[in-house]
Amino acid sequence: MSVARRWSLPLLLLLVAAACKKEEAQPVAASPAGGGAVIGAALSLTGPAAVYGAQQRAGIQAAVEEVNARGGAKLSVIVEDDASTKEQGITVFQKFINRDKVSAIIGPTLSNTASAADPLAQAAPVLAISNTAATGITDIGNYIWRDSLMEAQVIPGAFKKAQEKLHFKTAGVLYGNDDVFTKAGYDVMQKALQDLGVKVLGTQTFAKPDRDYNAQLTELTAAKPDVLVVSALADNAAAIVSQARQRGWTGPILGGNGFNSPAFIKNAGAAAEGVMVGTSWNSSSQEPANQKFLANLKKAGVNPDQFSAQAYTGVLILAEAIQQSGGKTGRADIEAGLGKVKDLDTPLGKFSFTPSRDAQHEPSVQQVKDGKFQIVQ
Ligand code: 1QQ
Repeated sequence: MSVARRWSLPLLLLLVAAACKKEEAQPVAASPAGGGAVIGAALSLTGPAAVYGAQQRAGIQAAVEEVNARGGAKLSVIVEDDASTKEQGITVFQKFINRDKVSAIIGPTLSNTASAADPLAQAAPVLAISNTAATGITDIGNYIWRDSLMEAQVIPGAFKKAQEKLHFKTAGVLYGNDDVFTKAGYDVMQKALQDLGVKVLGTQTFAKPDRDYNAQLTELTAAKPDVLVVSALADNAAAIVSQARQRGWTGPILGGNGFNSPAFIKNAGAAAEGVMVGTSWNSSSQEPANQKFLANLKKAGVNPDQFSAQAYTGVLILAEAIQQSGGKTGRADIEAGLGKVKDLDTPLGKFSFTPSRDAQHEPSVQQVKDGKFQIVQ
């Protein structure tokens, strides 16, 4: 018997009416006391990406203070730990969307987590502040935006500059194969090396929980490449670089975005010296927006990095989107406002989105010298 024949017409009408009512009862964004927007920030405060999350939280807090102090759009932020996992990322997104009824979401920290949580985002706009994988982020839907440059926008130029300085012709490559970002970064690195005419003499993999990379490093260095190329999150990166130096590797090392954390330098110690990496933040920029960011983070007692700069920029972008939508803080208003953000002064430089809602600004290259990242000219 068909469903329609089993149910009487009045009952069906009642069900249709109830469904429509449910549609009307969609959560609307909550407002902080005195008006404004509540933003949810899903950050990795624990787990393998915790070193990035701590910086991101500091950047967000400093920017919210900055924005609220200058009047106009008032913002408040709820920070939740995505635990560097897909599962917790989904839980946090659900909380933000259904319980906190946020106007927009910032995060999550890792592309790996974003690839699982972002499909929920059509309910509220998401601004990614550190996802660098080319696919599985903004291509999910029109509610997803990012202010973080993709590896594909940073690595080719960084490797070119590195080759001009270091004249390498062969490489050994090591990458994490259990993470969306480290794998995507590897794909970009491989293509960049190929485009530069660099011959890859060996490729090895590891997984995030691994702590001993001696087997992979033995294989890679036995082939005597001119350079070691590594795609890893900061914790793994520090251990890999330390073990490579302990094994007697004195050649250059090129990293990907995961290296862009002072925690990498702290944990690798002297082994980090000379490591080169492309970055989306020019820490030495004298532009007023960057100088203000540096001063604000200093006031908060935080030694800033690319991740706090991108997070701080994320809040400036959302404030601008609200301004562009006439001060309205509904989810659709912010989504529309994001489309109007253009040439915004931020610590990352003049910021605009590409037509596919990705970031567009100049990248830089940095190198560890005397225990600090220094911009390579
Ligand atoms: C990503 C990354 C990480 C290194 C940032 C936290 O770039 O997961 O996309």
